[in-house]
Amino acid sequence: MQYDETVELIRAGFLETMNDPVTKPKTRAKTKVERPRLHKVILINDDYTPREFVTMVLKAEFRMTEDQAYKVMITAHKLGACVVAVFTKDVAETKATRATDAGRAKGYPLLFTTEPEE
Ligand code: TYC
Repeated sequence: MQYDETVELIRAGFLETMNDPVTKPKTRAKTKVERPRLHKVILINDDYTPREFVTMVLKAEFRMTEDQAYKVMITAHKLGACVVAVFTKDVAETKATRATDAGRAKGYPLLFTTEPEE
């Protein structure tokens, strides 16, 4: 049998299968790509960590300017907590841990938590 004939038969069979209501798949492969959910890093107020130190940690760990860091610190101070930024889960958890550990190393109860965004 000629190669071209063989190819033609395979194609015909394939097309027949695709049009056969019994064997034709009823569902389509899911092609949508979803973005990973982002997680918030939240700064929690306490009565002991110096304002200056909180601001310094925000600048160092979250690459904030003095003004940005001061605003986040003072918001947490007044309201009890403040969202610092959002990241992928891994990055949010790593940054929250590093920032919390920076306070602990100085004996401060400074706390950063994470939670998934809606
Ligand atoms: N409340 C602290 C003070 O008066 C400062 C502070 C602000 C501590 C924000 C933690 O997340 C915080 N020294």
